[in-house]
Amino acid sequence: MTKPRVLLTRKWPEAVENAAAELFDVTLNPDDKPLGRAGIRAALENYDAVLATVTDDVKEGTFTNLKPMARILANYGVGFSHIDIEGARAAGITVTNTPDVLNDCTADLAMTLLMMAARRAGEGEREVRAGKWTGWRPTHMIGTSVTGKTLGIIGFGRIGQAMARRAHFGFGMPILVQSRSAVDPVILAETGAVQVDTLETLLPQCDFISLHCPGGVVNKHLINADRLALMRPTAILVNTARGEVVDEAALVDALKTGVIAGAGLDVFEAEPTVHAGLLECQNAVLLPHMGSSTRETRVGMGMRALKNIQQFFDGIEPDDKVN
Ligand code: 8YV
Repeated sequence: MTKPRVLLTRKWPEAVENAAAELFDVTLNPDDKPLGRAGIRAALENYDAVLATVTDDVKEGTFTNLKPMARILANYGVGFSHIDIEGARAAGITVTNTPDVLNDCTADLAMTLLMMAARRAGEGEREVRAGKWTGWRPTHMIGTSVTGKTLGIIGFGRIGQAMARRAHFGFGMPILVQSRSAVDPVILAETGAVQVDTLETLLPQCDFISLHCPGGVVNKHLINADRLALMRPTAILVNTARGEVVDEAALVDALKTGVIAGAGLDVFEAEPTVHAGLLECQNAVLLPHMGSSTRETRVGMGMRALKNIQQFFDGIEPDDKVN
């Protein structure tokens, strides 16, 4: 039997590329250049499976007048707001993602951002590297304490829950959560969290806010100027979810005028472009979408994506089918 023809749109960790080559007739992307919309359409028309990432534009219009050969689009990543899920379904293409394997890693990075913003770690590092550190003094680089402060979590899926555990059990933080659906009381008890109904109730009560909801149209600019104004002037916003969830222009304004005290961001509205105003904000910690970037997790994500296409070609519904 001939092996399915599979395309990896980006360079993957070597262990996963090797595993893919054992299982399938694989085409790699050793140059690691994003394919662009036309390249993705061509891939969907010429391969049995396309293994995509967040840098692939598979949004509305991708499937219009497409004659797909691919029957599965396996995303390397949990978030899939870069994929037109309905369009894929209408074109007869199954879409899968890679949940679970990146929960801890992403929550670790959210905690890193929270700590860095609270303790001004980015500013301090920049000062040392610039040769501007003049020595210890009682009033130097004063940040804000984290232990015992209240954390608000928006979106309470697996990553939000992992964040709650770290903050509550590691840092003694009371946790408030806001989520579209009612969270199981057992999960709330396990994570030391209390659910509130609305963002308007949540935001004024928190010292830190961490975003863990999906991106896409439904949550575009969920955090806008009005909602930033509801946060405490001492509060810090952390985003490891998706850039579009925050109105970046409004955030720049809030950071510059003291509406909120700081931000820790791993995701941006127009990646890899970062709003010029954010670059000017010393009170913003900016990371280049690193939430899942550990050796273990990136291999885990790849293996999970391979398992999904293996199940699909074996005639089994993939574990992580999202449409
Ligand atoms: C991934 C992420 O690395 O999984 C996600 O949703 O945001 C990242 O951690 C990225 O999506 C790769 O496609």
